[in-house]
Amino acid sequence: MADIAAPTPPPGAAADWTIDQGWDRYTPEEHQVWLTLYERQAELLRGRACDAFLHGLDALDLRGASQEGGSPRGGIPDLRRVNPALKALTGWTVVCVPGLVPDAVFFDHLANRRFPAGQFIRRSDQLDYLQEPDIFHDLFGHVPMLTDPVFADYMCAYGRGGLRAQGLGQLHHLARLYWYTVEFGLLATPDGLRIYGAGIVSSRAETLYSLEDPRPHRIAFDLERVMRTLYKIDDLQPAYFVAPSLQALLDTTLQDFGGLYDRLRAESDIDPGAVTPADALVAA
Ligand code: HBI
Ligand code: FE
Repeated sequence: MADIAAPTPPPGAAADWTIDQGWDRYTPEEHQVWLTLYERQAELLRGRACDAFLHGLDALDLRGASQEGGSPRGGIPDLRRVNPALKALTGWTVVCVPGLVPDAVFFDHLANRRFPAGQFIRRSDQLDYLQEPDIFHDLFGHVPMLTDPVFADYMCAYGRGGLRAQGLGQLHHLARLYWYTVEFGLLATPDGLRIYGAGIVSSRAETLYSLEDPRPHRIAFDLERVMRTLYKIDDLQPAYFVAPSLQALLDTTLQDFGGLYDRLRAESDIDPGAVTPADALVAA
């Protein structure tokens, strides 16, 4: 008996919701959108993104300049070229999907070291923001960090945790952990705060705001605090959580989430812009 709750993939997609990238079908205009976004962000992120991100950007040549059939100036990277390099580094590969996929599908991909990336790219009149993750948000924003062995393990552990959380009805708590680390995380380094969250590195405005604007709170990462904190998806973040290291992130996944979920059931949610007496605030 098929699970009637499981949504079926859209036409043309495989059972795991993946589709072919169809790199040869991208138009020159679409390649130009990638190049415009890439050049703007890569320049801005030097000195602002963490070393793991910048190394990953270069290691995978995500400007896309060195691919046959592409423009020497660069363009949307061909996953047939990116994936062997990424797999050799941390065992991850990128698969294309038509857009947001059901949680269970998403977590299963992550648990198996497959990152689901949108196949489409935004239009040139949407450079600054779009609701649904496109290939620039996913491939430029998320994938460079997957070249770091510690973060790669964290993302895989997150996927496994997501599958468990779903079975326990705790997905909403785990989604907050993803939001405040993978999407909007900041990292403390000897040179100051650096960005590792994909939602920040793929946005010019948030790259500057997250590190330099006095308005957002910057709170020392605490797993239970993060999992109690609500988030808004359509505005600059009122608060960021600062991880002491990528290893510290990975170490949090090794704890007993059952006990944590029991505690969270008894605790109230915290508004995105609130600060609590237990918070350790971090200077920008
Ligand atoms: N699907 N393609 C895609 N990308 C995501 O980031 C994504 C998703 N489905 C579900 C999902 N994220 C969230 O449930 C997780 O962030 C928790
Ligand atoms: Fe994302």
